[in-house]
Amino acid sequence: MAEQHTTTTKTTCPYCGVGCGVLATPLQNGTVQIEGDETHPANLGRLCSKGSALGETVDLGNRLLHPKVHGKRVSWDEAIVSVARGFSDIIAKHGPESVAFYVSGQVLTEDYYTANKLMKGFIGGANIDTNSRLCMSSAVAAYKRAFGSDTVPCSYEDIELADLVILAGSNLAWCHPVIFQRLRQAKEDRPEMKIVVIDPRKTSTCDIADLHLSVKPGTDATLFNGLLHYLKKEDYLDLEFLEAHTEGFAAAMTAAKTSAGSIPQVAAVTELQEQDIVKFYQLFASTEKVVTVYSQGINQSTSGTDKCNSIINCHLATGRIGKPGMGPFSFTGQPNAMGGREVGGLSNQLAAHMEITNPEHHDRVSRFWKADNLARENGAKAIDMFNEVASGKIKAIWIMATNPVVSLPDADKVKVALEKCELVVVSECEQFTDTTELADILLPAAAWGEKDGMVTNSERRISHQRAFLPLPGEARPDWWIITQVARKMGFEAAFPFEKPADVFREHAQLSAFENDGERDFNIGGLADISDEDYDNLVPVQWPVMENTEMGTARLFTDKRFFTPSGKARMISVEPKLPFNPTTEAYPLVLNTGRIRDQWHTMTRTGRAVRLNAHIPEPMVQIHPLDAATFELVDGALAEVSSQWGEMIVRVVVTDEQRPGSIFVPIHWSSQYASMARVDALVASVYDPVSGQPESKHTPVTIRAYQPVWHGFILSRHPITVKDANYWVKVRGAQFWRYEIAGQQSLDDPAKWAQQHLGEEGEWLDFTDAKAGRYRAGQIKRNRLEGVVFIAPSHDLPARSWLSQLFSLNSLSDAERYSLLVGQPSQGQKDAGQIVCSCFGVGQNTLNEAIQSGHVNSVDEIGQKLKAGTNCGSCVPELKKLLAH
Ligand SMILES: Nc1nc2c(c(=O)[nH]1)N[C@H]1C(S)=C(S)[C@@H](COP(=O)(O)OP(=O)(O)OC[C@H]3O[C@@H](n4cnc5c(=O)[nH]c(N)nc54)[C@H](O)[C@@H]3O)O[C@H]1N2
Ligand SMILES: Nc1nc2c(c(=O)[nH]1)N[C@H]1C(S)=C(S)[C@@H](COP(=O)(O)OP(=O)(O)OC[C@H]3O[C@@H](n4cnc5c(=O)[nH]c(N)nc54)[C@H](O)[C@@H]3O)O[C@H]1N2
Ligand code: SF4
Ligand SMILES: [Mo]
Repeated sequence: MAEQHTTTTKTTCPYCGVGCGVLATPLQNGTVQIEGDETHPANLGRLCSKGSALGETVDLGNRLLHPKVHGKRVSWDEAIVSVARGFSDIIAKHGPESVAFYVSGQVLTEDYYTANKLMKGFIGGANIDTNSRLCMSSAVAAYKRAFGSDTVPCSYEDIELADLVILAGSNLAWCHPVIFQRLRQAKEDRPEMKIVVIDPRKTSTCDIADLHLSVKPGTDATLFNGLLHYLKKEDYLDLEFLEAHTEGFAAAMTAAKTSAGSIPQVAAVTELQEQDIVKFYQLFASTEKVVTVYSQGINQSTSGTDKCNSIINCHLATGRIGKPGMGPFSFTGQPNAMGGREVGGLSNQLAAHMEITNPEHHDRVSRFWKADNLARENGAKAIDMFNEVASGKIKAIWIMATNPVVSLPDADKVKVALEKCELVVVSECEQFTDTTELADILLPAAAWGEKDGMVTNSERRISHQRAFLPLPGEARPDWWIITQVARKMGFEAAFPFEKPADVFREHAQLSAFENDGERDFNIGGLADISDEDYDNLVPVQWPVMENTEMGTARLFTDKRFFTPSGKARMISVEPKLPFNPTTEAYPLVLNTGRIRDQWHTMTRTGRAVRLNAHIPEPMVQIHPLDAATFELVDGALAEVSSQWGEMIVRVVVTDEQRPGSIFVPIHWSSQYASMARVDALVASVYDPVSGQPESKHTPVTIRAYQPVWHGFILSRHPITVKDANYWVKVRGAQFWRYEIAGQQSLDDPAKWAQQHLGEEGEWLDFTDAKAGRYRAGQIKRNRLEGVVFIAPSHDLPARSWLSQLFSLNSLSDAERYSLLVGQPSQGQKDAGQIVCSCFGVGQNTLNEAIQSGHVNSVDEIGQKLKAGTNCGSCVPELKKLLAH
């Protein structure tokens, strides 16, 4: 029977920068029904696997519901006083540079604005930086160098209108899946559209590519410099545009020619085939409507800013900017990374796209905020900020909506720095994270569905993220928490905010304040928005002025840029090698990034059963040649280590990986695995222009990790794993799965199993002590409670069939009989590793249907098995299975 509905709320997805509109309907059984919003221009009703599973992430298990000081529950009043006094005392003794805020592209614009105003305007230091430093600060720096402003010129629509779409350092299929769906559709509608993917790895994004350029890691600037030179040599420049609307052209051309003046030269550096390079260059040269989408494969580099500029240069040289279907399009990662740029959330920005060190801007913002103590110097960028925490220069830090102990490079050093820091305040939704474990003061923040305010997506579209759930426990929105602390620190007059709309109006007013068109960010059209219009705001792209109330799809249509001369700047790019080259001791390049169904440190996606079925364990992808060299086998464990740290992960041997380079996902924290925080290995080197760290290129080595026993436990209830060197925790449907391995043999496996699962119930077990094998099942009232499998090697039965038994209320005789075999006897089914997480369709089911000839295409799979018909995120994998 259909659930009885309460009301449906239009809101936005809290994950990626696509910024999809979501319809959320809380149901009476406590869950939330989620659908795509067909009226939202970003997704027009579509959602990806993560968005579709949002309803499974709103339960309150592990939520932080009350303020705590040193682990003790306190009232909000006490917590606010503790934070305010803690900060004020340290500032009084050591000055405003001794305190810092580390914030996030996952707070709403109103939260972000309030935090920035408190730090820069009233504390009077600029030590507020954000996880966006790790994400798109190179893109920001490059836009500012080229345009004089941090302006993303394009709209999503341009991607569909283009005849050539270049995806550089972007795994769009997994990281911006709804735009990938839109692009796939556009290409189906217009098969003449061409798509080029530039990525060392063959990702799922390559599924729709006409050309995949598997560049040598870190060499993109040479590839684009080579393109710039080719455009000149082959006479494809837009000389009129260059002459009238750009400067720096001659120098940029010379730099391009020197570094990448011939195809063989480019081929030698990038390790691409000459004919592939020519194919790419010819496509670019001969196609007018080109959009280049770029993301972390470009930004996260010690020369990321230069790489972004090498791309922008090619668009400027051909005048392909400010027109439909054209432009250099940096994608933002987080839901409100763009909102953070608007308010000046980075430590080298002021607010509303103004600069701290520009005296005119300084004066203007001082007057607007009535702040006589506005910061005069740029603050510390993320990496330096935590270095200053480590050195003791920064003595108090307030972390909001980010998990730096997992996500910052050299993460073990970050951990030690926070352990030593005098005052660590953490605003979080979750009770237990790697970062909350180090907090002196914990402040419970409202989560998605409970908070209300604006977010801005990759195409500058401001959307209202609305609450549809009550605030649980004593959780409060971030803007409220910051406002209370600001008032307690003595800044009542500047923080009169009673609701998000109050903050938003001030933000909009500042954007228009003394802005005669010299600042791109202007939402003056919303400056006097009423509470009601704020509540009902329909998604709109900035700038939004009184004469452009419907927003602005693209910028630079008038070919005027925000530099003093009004001309765009071509930047001379001299390609640099990654800061840390590989060595004999560390011969492999560690590349890190995302997987389809997890979001960052898994605090939310880790809760959703179906999102943990796709890739359940932390892993390293390695090319067969390297696997042979390092004596690794698929499915076994390996230890990856760098000069900075080490980790243990499962080996996946695949020729989608480039020889010489390995890939490890970023998602696992200490909450989910014993030793899988990849940032413990990553060097904390960064781009000198943007401060963005190099997350894609750390020299490492790898070796087989050989424990004396391997095993897994499936348990209906969460457990704490003991006596194991390696463990991973995975949420399943009505059970928890633990993958385990140990270096010291278990004396009494039966006793060990009962220590974990409890002695009660009926135990079926099998021991072969000599062979080091143990298998057991725990059954209560004929329902499966737990399973333990131990073996001397990783060669254990697949977990899928055993997992499925937890959904049964009672086991059949055949199932009991097969339990210790770990596999169904004939006639019973094992769906296999889940491929389609929306409908739980497994690889065995799919392979069977394909091999029997029942299905021959993705469409037929959809018709017969439903796989791929909801969010479509698994379509590239379905294709792969069909091809095999
Ligand atoms: N599923 C999922 N989606 C997400 C997120 C998530 O956690 N999970 N996070 C969001 C966030 S915050 C962000 S920033 C975005 C990131 O989105 P993306 O940037 O698309 O994702 P990444 O996986 O970090 O890296 C992209 C690709 O860069 C490639 N790469 C590595 N080195 C090089 C190189 O030298 N040159 C080139 N050309 N490519 C290289 C990697 O192989 C990888 O495939 O994703 C957003 N979307
Ligand atoms: N090696 C490597 N490292 C990387 C990257 C990489 O590609 N490789 N990518 C980098 C990038 S691009 C990014 S964006 C970062 C992401 O890294 P993080 O920002 O550290 O990751 P999240 O897990 O998103 O952390 C967000 C935290 O905020 C909490 N939270 C969610 N909503 C709210 C809220 O409204 N208020 C408050 N107060 N808390 C909230 C969540 O529970 C979660 O703990 O990782 C970076 N680190
Ligand atoms: S593409 Fe997926 S994760 Fe990104 S906003 Fe849309 S539904 Fe959310
Ligand atoms: Mo990001």
